Amino acid sequence: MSTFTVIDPSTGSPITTLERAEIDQVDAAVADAVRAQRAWASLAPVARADALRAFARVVEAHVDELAALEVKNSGHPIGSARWEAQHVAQVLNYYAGAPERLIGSQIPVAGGLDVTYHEPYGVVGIIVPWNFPMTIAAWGFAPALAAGNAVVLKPAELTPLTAIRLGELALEAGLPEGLFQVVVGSGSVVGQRFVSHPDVHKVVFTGSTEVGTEVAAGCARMLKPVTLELGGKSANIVFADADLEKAAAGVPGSVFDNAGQDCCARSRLLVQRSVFDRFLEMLEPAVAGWKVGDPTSENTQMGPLISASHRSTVQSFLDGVDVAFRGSAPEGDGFWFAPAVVLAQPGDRIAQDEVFGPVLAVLPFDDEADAIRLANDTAYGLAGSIWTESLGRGIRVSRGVRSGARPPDPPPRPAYDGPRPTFGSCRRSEPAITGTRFSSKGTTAP
Ligand code: TXE
Repeated sequence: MSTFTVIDPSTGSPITTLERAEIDQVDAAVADAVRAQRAWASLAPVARADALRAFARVVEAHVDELAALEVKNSGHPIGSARWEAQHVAQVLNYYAGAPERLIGSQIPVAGGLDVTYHEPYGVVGIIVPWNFPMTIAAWGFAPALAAGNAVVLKPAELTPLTAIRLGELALEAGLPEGLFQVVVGSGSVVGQRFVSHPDVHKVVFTGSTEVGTEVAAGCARMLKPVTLELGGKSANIVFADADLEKAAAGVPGSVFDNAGQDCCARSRLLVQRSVFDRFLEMLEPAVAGWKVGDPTSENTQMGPLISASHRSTVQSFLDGVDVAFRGSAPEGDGFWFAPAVVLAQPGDRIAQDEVFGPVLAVLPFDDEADAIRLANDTAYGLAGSIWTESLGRGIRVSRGVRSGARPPDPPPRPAYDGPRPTFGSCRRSEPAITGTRFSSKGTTAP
């Protein structure tokens, strides 16, 4: 069995060494999950609801511990990490309402009876990336468990520690053995086994478009349902009639939050030409004031990138581009990277490809039609924000941009208060709608 070392990205130092699960262990976990799922699904809905609420309470009691672990393993600022841990409890509480509300339909037929039930799939395999280890896991496992499924969850190798702890907390909360298991290992072994294993009946994948495409193809060969959530290259669109001060204050958070390692990062900034220069002048101090540093400090807004190799990839996006200005970052150990704002042309790599780092590509536009054209000029379609004081324009542009969540008058950062907004998106970001619906992220079969 091979091992790997988990690294603290803010120091570059090892935290611990873990073993990678091999196929046999995945198969053993799936066999346990099959047994646990039968008993779980046969419980009264109220008993499943109570169990999820108990899990939420235990998570809530461990928010500080989980947050500290995420700071160490992922370099998330402590304020964000605490919110993420708390959010896991919120998501569990929200979906604790689902078991008693999984209501089917009655279909009118001439004579006889035609009704539908929501039945669990059985075992759901959840594959999680490294950028938001706790929240993305919870968006998968909470609805899946609520719907009566068992879950085997594979965290990313870079950031497995909070997922492992959540698995332990589930047992502490009284969830049955085998119902929610965390299997640590590589994507090509553990993740692929979720795809090929005949007793894993559904796969939920969040990660890169490239791997997501492979996972979807593998699931198609097995005729296995899959939910994908993939990359993005989302636009902040600032019109001349916007509250420019508010927009300039909001833009850094919307792209540099989590060091830009966010599928919804507004990594393109489209600014109406008539206010382009003025807006950049307003943005510069906001970027300079973006606090990058020690993630254990309450004042820190951005920590390090996740790894040395990811930092090299992010750095490669700055080769040969026109950097307008940068923020600051600590020197020394750790995978630090100062936020960068780049003047771009529509066809540039920096304007088309997902960087997944704190790099913002800025482009001017002339009018509403031009803004919509530019916003749609990438392969992705995950999110977006529109800054304007005109309600009509906000609605028109939001309907014109082909992406998921795209609020007019957006919040300063892509945050979710409460469980999670419904998350629609399209094109190379994901082909599905996921999120807060009691039908539970597609984890029941109608
Ligand atoms: O993704 P990967 P990473 C995207 C974003 C980013 C990229 C990198 O584009 O640049 O992902 O993240 C497992 N079969 N997003 O490197 O490589 C892998 O072990 C099955 C978007 O983490 O796709 C990990 O657990 N599984 C995003 C998970 O898949 C496989 C959030 C993701 O790995 C596998 C994060 C395989 N063959 C990243 N190969 C969003 N939309 O939220 C790897 N894995």
